[in-house]
Amino acid sequence: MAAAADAQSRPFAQALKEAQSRITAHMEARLGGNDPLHAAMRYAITGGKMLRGFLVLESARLHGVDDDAALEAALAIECIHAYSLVHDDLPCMDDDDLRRGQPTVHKKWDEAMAVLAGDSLQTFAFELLADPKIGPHALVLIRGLAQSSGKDGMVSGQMLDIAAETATTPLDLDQITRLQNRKTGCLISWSATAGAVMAGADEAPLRRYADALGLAFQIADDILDVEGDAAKVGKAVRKDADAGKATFVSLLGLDAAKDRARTLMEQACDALSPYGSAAEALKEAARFVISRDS
Ligand code: GRG
Repeated sequence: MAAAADAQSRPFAQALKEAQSRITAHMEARLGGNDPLHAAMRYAITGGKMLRGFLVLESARLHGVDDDAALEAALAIECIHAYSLVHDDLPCMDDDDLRRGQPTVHKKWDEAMAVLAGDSLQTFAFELLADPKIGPHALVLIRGLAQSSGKDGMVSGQMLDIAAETATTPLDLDQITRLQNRKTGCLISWSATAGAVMAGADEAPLRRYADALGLAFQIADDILDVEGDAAKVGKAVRKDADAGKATFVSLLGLDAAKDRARTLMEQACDALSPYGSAAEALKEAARFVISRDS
């Protein structure tokens, strides 16, 4: 199996904290510049959980991928994620003033800066992945990120979400699952499989893990929208419920949604069995995703 022989298990909290500080330090090194555009880009990346970057670093560690290459890919996915949030917060999309407890980019600067910061975060992600240190599988990684984030991935999920707001009938469970797989699941899947891709290894176990994790993440997000505390979540809650949007909670009910998230978490953990105890931090990440309060 693909797990590197020397990969050791580490507790999730420690691994996540380490990932956050390494990705932040890498961002500061790779994204210098004193002009407002660079400042807005750094601001957009900062303050999140960096779960996607963590998934990249852990999957890279499991496959013995070089640290410098892994960090480049981890920063790249955080750039794409940050761009999506900056654009999602714009008045023409979800129109949010707060993100991670701070003013959104268009509130702190203006709308033009938010559009431009999002645009350049996206292109910067691909610049990072085109760095020679990514190695011989760079093109697979780049094509995968373009597919996961673009017209058949995250952007199409966002488009389906916007279309659902004006649809005459609410979406059903299959439609919501398809929408969320695209909007959130594709980037999570790219992140969790990035290490295997960079190593040229079998990505199937991590893809199974990510498919379950991505859906569990989204169900947890819908539960947070109903039960969450805005101060902890760092953004407005109950927006979906107030807008009458179909969500996993509205379709399944709160208890069944929690049961489904738990089952998916167990499926995600089971998918990692080929890696043995070396994948403990990824298993803990799945447990965290369904119990998080932000
Ligand atoms: C604008 C092209 C475009 C896409 C936007 C991802 C997305 C598509 C919109 C975000 C809206 C949203 C709240 C989606 C739910 C799942 C999600 C991505 C939550 C935020 O991710 P976390 O919890 O955030 O990982 P942090 O702040 O920790 O980075």
